[in-house]
Amino acid sequence: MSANDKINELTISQPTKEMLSIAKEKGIETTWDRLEKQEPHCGFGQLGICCRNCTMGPCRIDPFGGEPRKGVCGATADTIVARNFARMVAAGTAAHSDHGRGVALTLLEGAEGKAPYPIKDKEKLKSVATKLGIEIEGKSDEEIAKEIAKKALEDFSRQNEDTLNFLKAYAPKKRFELWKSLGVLPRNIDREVVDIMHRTSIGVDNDPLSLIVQSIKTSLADGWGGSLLATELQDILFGTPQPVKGFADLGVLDEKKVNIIVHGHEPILSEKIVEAAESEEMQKLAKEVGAEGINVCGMCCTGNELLVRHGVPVAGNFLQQELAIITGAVEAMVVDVQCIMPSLPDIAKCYHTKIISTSKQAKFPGAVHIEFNEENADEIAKEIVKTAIENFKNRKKSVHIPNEKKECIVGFSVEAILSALGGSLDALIDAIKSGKIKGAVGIVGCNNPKVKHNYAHVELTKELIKNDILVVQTGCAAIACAEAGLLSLDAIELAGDGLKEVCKALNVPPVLHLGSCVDCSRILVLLGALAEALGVDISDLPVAGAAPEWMSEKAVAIGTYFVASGVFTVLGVVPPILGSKEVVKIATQDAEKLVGGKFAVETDPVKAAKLIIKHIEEKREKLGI
Ligand code: XCC
Ligand code: SF4
Repeated sequence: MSANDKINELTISQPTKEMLSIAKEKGIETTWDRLEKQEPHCGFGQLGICCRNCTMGPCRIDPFGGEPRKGVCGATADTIVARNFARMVAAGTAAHSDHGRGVALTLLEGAEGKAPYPIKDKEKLKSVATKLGIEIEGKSDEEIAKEIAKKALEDFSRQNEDTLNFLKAYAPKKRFELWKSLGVLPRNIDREVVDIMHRTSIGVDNDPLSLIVQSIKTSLADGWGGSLLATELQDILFGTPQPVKGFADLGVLDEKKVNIIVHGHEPILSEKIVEAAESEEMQKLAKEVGAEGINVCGMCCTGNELLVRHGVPVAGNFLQQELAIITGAVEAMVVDVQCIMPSLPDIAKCYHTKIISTSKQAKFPGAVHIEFNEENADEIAKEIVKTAIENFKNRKKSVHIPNEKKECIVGFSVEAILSALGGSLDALIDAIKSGKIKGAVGIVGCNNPKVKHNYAHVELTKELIKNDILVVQTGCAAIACAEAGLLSLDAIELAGDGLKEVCKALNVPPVLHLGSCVDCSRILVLLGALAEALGVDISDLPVAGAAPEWMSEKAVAIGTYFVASGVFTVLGVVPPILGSKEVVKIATQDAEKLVGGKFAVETDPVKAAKLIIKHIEEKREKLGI
């Protein structure tokens, strides 16, 4: 295979191909090269049957039923796989929810006047307060914000057997009762994560079902707790997304300007960087160094947060982060937490790019560390922008920015969807009942170099909209489809006749971008509202979820809370559970009897679409529509 043929196998994105061939030419190692060096992957790890939870091991189980059948402590493959799965859910929940905690603390500090975070969306403030049962009459916005923040923080600290304030306020009744009867209502977010770490340590919980039930409980603490409160409080602080035009792909970088990429997950700093970059002082400074201005672009979920709220261009998704540096046009890549490749400082060494780490929790050898704190947010943001501007003069001549970027319409919060529909879900329900829209599918999650970059996201999405299924997206999936032009009004032409008619009437794309990965909570809220409006449970709805190119532990938490919320969820990358027949059976069959949702695994996006369409048709039939 020629080098070009090989690159064509790695991605469907033209700018990505272009940058990959430059990387090859220059001998710069990327994630795809490192994947190759890891292959073939360890079979025990892939099947989930290795355990490192104590030093009598590490232990591994013979996948073919021979010896060893047990770890030194006596743990079976079923126990080991279930324990490993639970730990993935715990890690994913911890990541989303720790982010949520940070937002709650920021809201509190802002309201107390200790940090420069005023309330942007007063309407949302009031609606969240009302949902939480907070009296708003006669109270100042700051007082209300403080009470909301405290309710959120209580969800991390409650020591009794009651459940989360946010879950109680947002979950549909039928679901709530089901979870209650199953004993999976989370007590507090931190506690469920700790519970998993405790019960998966040597000699505690050995029953795969019990371990999966705790995984479900913990994932609910993520979806209807940590992630949900992150979304809601970020909307209060930075505004609830409304439809806005944006651009996506590496072509958003601008050769004539100071390029700053903000990458990671939390908008608390990046919102301030956007503000600082727009300030007269910084604009002037940029002109002084010979640039035409400052171009702040996003990447991954920090990118999504800024894209859906302000239309800030997004330079790419997970697998494009290294390539952005290889353009030679990036003065600074500012990172916070999550999904930031440790390889970045190494690649940056070949260019003038400064990798600026900002979080106490995420340090990168080789990066410049400018630590962020909320109290001094404005000054720190300015310092970072200034560092980028001063670095402009160090840019080398050999800049290569692919000239492709795609226009997209994004920002479909639940509030925005409702307002596009004229204030209630009726129009959507009518369209579903009449069959113009057959159902809805949430396509979410990462990129993974084991999957052709963006291919599975885009193919699955195209198949579904062609079959009159509305698609909602978050995370790197949404960026993939933005780059493929599927988040534009032009994409309406790719939809089936029914969906086409509805999208044209509402003037919305057939694929709706809801935000970052914590905003998967918006999908839950939407599903809950649909179910209540129809007087059914979420598990009765003609809907499904999919994570076609997932890689992160966070995606395992998301997939699990989708399933636990009653949603059929298709994974495009095989999870490390095949070493246990018992766990596979629970995840792909028994879960449905318990919670009404289950997992399926299908690596071919066209076949995945068929599975989903069949599922949606069955659900429609059961509803009698
Ligand atoms: Fe990370 Fe959120 Fe996955 Fe993308 S989708 S690779 S988790 S940035 Ni969340
Ligand atoms: Fe081995 Fe059991 Fe220790 Fe795991 S917990 S490493 S299976 S002895």
